Amino acid sequence: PASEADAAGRKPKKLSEIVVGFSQTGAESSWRIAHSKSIQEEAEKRHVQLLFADGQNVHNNQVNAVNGFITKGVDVIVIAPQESVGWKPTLKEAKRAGIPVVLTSRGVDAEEDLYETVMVADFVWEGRRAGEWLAKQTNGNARIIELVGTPAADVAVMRKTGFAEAIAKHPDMKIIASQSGDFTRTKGKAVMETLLAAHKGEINAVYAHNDDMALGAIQAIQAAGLKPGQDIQVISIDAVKPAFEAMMEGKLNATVECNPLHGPLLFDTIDKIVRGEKVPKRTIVPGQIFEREQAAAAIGSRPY
Ligand code: GZL
Repeated sequence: PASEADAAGRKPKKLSEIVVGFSQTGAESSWRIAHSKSIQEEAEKRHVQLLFADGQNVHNNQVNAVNGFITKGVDVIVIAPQESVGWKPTLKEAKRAGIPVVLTSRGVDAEEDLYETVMVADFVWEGRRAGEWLAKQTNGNARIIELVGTPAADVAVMRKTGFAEAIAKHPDMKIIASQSGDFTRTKGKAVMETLLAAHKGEINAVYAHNDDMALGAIQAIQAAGLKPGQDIQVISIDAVKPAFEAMMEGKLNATVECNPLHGPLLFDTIDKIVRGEKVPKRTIVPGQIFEREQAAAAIGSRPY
């Protein structure tokens, strides 16, 4: 709790007086780029000094960056973890230094008293919603390729869990193959090419844990001479602008929104923390599903 910060002799501060160390996963997806932009713009707007460390999607780079923030004695540490495991020692160091930690976009596998708050979506709900949509779209009759996000990230585990729960209700819905495309378009395409070659003609659906992998898979489906959105239903998560464009082209069937614009809420939360106020341990950012038919009307007002 913030009182730890006070315990380290830190008096309440204004946002314009503090330094925030931000360890970002990298730039693996359109979602992540929008997430970084939102946080950097909001820091600018609130005159917060933000030290931005790009992890290049490598867990150890992030651990090194956060250790650097601790040594530097920043006021607050923000982490968007590439992987949810392997953070306990570093978080214990931050606590010992009296530096509050805020998590955004993913959680970590660590005791709750090692961070002030985590800002995420309900990833199990997102996976479940995707599964329910696919069940309706295919009348409960689907042979599915699943493109998994970064396996060591809680968001991938939870999106997998929610989807599996939803399709378990339908005996004729089967995941034929499940492989990680690491949330990127390039790897999503490569993995889809391989799995299509192995299961062509058998597959009628793709569930991708994010739009970037879905967009890569769509390229692979086309390269295999099939029509994405028709021969193979494609459902994914994030609802980034390129997904709306793919839905308008009829190649993506639906996407579950996961809003990346965490900047304003993140700095509201940090403001409370540095003023010694309590904050909720978890903040869930809500979302909704968008289907192909809604894309043309919605794309103009999409904020990311
Ligand atoms: C979700 C975030 C995920 C996005 C992906 O909060 O962690 O990571 O869904 C991104 O696009 O790579």
